[in-house]
Amino acid sequence: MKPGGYFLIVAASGLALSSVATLGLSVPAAAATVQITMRDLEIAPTAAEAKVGDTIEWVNKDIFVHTATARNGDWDVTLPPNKTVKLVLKKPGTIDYYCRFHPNMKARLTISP
Ligand SMILES: [Cu+2]
Repeated sequence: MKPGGYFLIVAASGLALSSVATLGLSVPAAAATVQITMRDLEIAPTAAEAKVGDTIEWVNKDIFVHTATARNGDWDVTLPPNKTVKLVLKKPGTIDYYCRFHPNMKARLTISP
């Protein structure tokens, strides 16, 4: 291949990448579901990240009732034994939450706008 041909290909692929990026900005990313498990009196993962509009799915695999209680009062989710409870995130923020019945169960959710 001639050196000139190589540069032409690089320029063309650069153009394609920038138009994909522009398209990405105009179409909002699809909301995701983030699963967090409570098992053996532990929350996993203890630090999770999500975006406003995403759904958090807490899965309680214990035989006890747990809660996911935000320390700032944004939400207080009750999780019956062996049940999954969903919550759609409405507000951004770094939320520390815990279980009201087992205060040693603590985790953090970082919600970006
Ligand atoms: Cu609990």
